[in-house]
Amino acid sequence: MKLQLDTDQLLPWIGAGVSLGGLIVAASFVIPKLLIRRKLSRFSADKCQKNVVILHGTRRTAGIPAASPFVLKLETFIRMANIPYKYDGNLSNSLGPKGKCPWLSLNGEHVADSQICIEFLQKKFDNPIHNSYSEKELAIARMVRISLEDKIYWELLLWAFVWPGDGQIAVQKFLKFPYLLVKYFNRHYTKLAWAHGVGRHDKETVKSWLLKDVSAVAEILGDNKFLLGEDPCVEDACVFGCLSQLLWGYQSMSHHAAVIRERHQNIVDYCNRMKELYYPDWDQLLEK
Ligand SMILES: N[C@@H](CCC(=O)N[C@@H](CS)C(=O)NCC(=O)O)C(=O)O
Repeated sequence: MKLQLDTDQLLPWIGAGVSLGGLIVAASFVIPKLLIRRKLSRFSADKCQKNVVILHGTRRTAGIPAASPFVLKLETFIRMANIPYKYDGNLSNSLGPKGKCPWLSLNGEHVADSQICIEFLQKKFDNPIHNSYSEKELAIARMVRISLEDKIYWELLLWAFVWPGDGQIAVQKFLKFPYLLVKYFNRHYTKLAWAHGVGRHDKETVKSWLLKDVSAVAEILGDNKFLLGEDPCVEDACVFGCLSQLLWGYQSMSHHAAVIRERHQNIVDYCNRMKELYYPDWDQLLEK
């Protein structure tokens, strides 16, 4: 009898708990979708200039126009292809429809992921970067991009956000991130790097990979003016977006960046060449 009474009293509470839980789960799916829809509506075709790309990136920084290699890659491609664009460095717009930065808007279309953006723009603007490299050469360039984005990027990210020490101090100083934000990124990227796999290895192993991986890129670059030779190819955008971070971004403050700069003068020369060619206004773009 007593047990029956308790159960009767509990049932409405259990019902309320289940409904509340359901509501929270539903809201966690619906609210982000509504927020992103609202963000995209700010860049609908009627609110933006026709045929002008809006590149949603990170805010400008003091040493480099974008401290994200992916943002600088996309901006560099847009400049190499001579496509009219506006840079949106508003932090509240940084994360796009796939929850990462960069993304772009053009004539009411919204595209996320630097590589998908580049492929989208290549189609829209009729393959604007011309060269006569062979399929094999272009395949090598593609592999260089994949190494930089899917391996070297993560190795550098561990130094900046995961390992305790000078990386986190550099991020705090260079990007002017408050301590709590650095802590947040530390937790966030520790999880992501673990899922990627690179975060499961010790510091010395990852550092030695980093030096070897960058050396391999330097080897392929050799004395070429651009990645593959005398003419630029699309992948130069990524090579510059990533490697220039070692010269002018927060990554320049790391010990391994100093070693890379010392060992690979060709990377330094390449970055300076790309910078002069595509960013004559570099200094004006920097955060004052
Ligand atoms: N594959 C993506 C990667 C972009 C990416 O990882 N961007 C970083 C900034 S460098 C980001 O948005 N991070 C936020 C996060 O991981 O939550 C691309 O090429 O755009």
